[in-house]
Amino acid sequence: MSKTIFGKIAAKEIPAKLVYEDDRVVAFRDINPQAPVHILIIPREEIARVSDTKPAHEALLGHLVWVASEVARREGVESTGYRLVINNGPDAGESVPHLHVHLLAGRALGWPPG
Ligand code: DGP
Repeated sequence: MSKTIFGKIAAKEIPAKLVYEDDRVVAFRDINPQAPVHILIIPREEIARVSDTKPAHEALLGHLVWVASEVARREGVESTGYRLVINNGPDAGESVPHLHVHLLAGRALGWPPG
């Protein structure tokens, strides 16, 4: 599978504002932020979307959410609150086919989402 733009960010082939990385995931600031804090957490592995995951990805999926919580702590938004979003497929507005968790915070977020 060829690399998406996010795969290239994870491989440091193109620049991004990284806020966290380990052997399995990378987190960086969204280029078009929808909230004062808008960070994307992605696996290094090229997985297009949640609906393409397999049982073997269970631990990685859990790690993505744990890293989101760690990044939220580091950003100082743990007590004010934050939202984690995964857009899966066209109706959800998925635009980059590399699995990513949005971490949104820093303002009151409306519900239901648009
Ligand atoms: P989604 O709609 O869930 O597929 O969100 C994709 C997000 O990725 C969107 O909020 C904008 C962000 N994005 C797209 N291209 C780039 C890029 O090259 N760098 C960064 N940092 N973010 C990007």
